[in-house]
Amino acid sequence: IPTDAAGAPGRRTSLQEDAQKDAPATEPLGKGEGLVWEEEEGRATLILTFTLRNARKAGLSKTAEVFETFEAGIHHFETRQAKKSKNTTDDLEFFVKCEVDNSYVNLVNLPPFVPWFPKKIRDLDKCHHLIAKYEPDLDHDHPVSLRDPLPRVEYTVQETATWREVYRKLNSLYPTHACKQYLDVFQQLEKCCGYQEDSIPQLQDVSRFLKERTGFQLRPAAGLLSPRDFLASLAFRVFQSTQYIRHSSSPMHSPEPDCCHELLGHVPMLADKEFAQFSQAIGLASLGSSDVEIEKLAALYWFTIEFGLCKQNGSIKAYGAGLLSSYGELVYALSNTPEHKPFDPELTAVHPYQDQTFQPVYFVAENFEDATAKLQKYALKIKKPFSLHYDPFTCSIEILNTP
Ligand code: NLE
Ligand code: FE
Repeated sequence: IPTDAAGAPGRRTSLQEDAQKDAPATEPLGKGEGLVWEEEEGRATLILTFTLRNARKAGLSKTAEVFETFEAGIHHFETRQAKKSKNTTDDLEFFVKCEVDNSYVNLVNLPPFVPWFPKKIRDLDKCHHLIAKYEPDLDHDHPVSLRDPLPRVEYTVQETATWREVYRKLNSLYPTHACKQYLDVFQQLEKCCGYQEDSIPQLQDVSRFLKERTGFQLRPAAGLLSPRDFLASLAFRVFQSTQYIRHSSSPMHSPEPDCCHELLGHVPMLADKEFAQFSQAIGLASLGSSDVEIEKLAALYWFTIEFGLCKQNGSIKAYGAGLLSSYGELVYALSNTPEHKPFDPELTAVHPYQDQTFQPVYFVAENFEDATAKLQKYALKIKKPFSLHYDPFTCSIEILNTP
């Protein structure tokens, strides 16, 4: 598909991925079919496919005129010779993505477009799209599968020294700054999962530990994943982790995830039952959601799982992984400098965030149970033509059609 819709490197739209996953890119959805891709602020983005008879000579300009009449903004316009009409070569198939005023859509009453999403845990093998690559060692052409064992990594002396410094410094802060769920699990990790300052724990061992606690498992990711793919994996209690370590020049804060962040930030929290449920709830909410909704869920993820604070015995503690893996930001987040706001999904989801330096604002949850209940209430408002249910026995999604 030769337009911006397909070529955008950051995958701002999912048009291409969907075309790729479910059908060849140029396969039309059917004759004269239409779907609503997204609806916002009085505008609707539509995906239309139709066949025009004898259109090869004169039809193109006439078709374009129709879109002009409707004052449509064209995002993508593709034609090809109709495949199924063997008798004539003059029939053209059209595949159009365009944006029109909502009032037109109501007339036509089109069904919504649902982006592809994984239904079985095996489908996560297709959820590895990166928005930035950091891992030089992983082979991008042959992405890993959940069935592959997690590779064991031999870290250099220099890398282990970085780990030691990060581990030591953070450990001195945890008793006063980390939430109690974190502290409980951290003790267990030291006792039975090789957490110590002299060696970097292996993802394979840590994944086994998590699986026994909450059913979460780790899989290696080659860098920063697209929010859609990353969130989808949470729905299946799969956490995609980096395996390389931050540069030794900035042990106390790294803008990108690395294994210090995964092992010291995420892993202890993912071993807590209530937190695991909260994480999965964000994942489930993301399945089949539009790009706009994914963006909001990514902000919710950011302000909770990455940078969340919570109330505990009258004081405020950190549970966000981005804080628990950064000495610098952990001190700062619990100081009087940044703003603390109560966690409220509606507001948190649209709050701008900072991914290069410390956050100017943090959201404080009452507790995980309350945060999960609020999140689930929020998720119910995301418009989808069906509802979902996760079956833990088969690790797959059941789709329940609501009338
Ligand atoms: N700032 C965190 C750290 O230094 O470990 C990483 C955040 C990744 C989103
Ligand atoms: Fe993270």
